[in-house]
Amino acid sequence: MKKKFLNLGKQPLANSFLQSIKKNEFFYNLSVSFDTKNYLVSVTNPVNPKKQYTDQYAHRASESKTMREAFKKTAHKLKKKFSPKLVMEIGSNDGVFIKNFSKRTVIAVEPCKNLAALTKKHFKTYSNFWNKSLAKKIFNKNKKADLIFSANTISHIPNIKETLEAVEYSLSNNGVLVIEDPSLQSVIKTNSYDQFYDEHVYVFSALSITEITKEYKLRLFDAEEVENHGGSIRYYICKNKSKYKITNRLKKIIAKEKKSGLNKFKTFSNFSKRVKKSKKDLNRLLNKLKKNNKKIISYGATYKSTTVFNYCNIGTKYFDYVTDTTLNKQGKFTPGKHIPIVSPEVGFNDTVDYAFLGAWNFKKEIIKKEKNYIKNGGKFITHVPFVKILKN
Ligand code: JHZ
Repeated sequence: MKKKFLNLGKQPLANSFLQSIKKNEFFYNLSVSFDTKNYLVSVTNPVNPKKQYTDQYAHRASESKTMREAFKKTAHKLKKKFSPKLVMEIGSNDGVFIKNFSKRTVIAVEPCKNLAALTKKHFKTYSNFWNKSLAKKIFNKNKKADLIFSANTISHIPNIKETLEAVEYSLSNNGVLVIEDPSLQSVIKTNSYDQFYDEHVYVFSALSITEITKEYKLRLFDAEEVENHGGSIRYYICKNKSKYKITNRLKKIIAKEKKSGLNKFKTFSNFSKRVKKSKKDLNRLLNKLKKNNKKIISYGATYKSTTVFNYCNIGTKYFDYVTDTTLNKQGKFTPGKHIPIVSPEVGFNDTVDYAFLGAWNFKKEIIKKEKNYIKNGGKFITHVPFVKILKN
């Protein structure tokens, strides 16, 4: 049974960066539920993916050094571990992962046409949604994938049943599905409620992945915690009859999740109370700084920030603008709250007193890069794990 625990109010699509401020922007109600049967945490009423994954998709996975390096490391690790002859990535974005494979061995699936165009020249790319009919188009009895990789994508597809059935069809007998998504444990621990937005239909745990894979002739046999995106889990899933045995590190993660109460509704209702407090605290801090005539900006026009800005009802009253390195976000306005987005070259300088870390998941990389800003007295604000000004 699905039980609602969090209401994040009226939200625009996190990807809907606006060319100009328009009146009829699309909004939906963002609430999050916990399923007491399979421990799955999900957006209560998901948005139609056709509205989300368009030819205007903004996010570029290779925009941070941290992620470029992380994907390279993961690709090499998986090659060594499984020696796959045929690899497929679901949600290949700008090719940051597949570029570590040879052209002959990898297939990309990417529904956003503008992103698929980036990999099409060098890699076999299907610009389609992942589903059973696409699986049947790509694979047959004699052609199966030894490795299917998908980072920050499976959690985005509402129809989990069809997704996993299509995976089961496409894998070779000992083939492995490796998925990586933000972990529920980290979200709860760090109060990062901004991991909930329209695209993050699910925030998985090893507990929920164990339950849902069971239903579709698959099983979770291994998992590892990784630092990516503020704390993620990489799950290793195989066919029911495959050779893999359940690992000790998976058992440990499951034990830890049970200890944190990720199988109990109470954990989530408590989280919801902390989220309300975070909203109050952030408003209070920004208000105080603004009263003291401080210049505040936001660093990184993240999708996560869409949730924060719209839930906390904060916009140009506090922020002069948002800086972002992504070319196709610059010159636009943030979804819902319409804060202008500029390049760091234009907007990140000594006139800024405080920068809210929209991209808090890259805190280490950003602090290292922005040494001069800090040296000159600039400060960062974060809301993760609680609202504070960072001590430099
Ligand atoms: P970042 C997106 O979410 C959307 P977002 C998606 N749904 C998802 O799941 C995750 O990615 C994986 C900029 N930046 O990665 C670049 C700087 O400006 O946290 C990006 O626009 N300067 C697919 O948007 C943004 O910040 C910097 O120094 O929440 C980071 O976005 C760095 C490091 C980044 O994901």
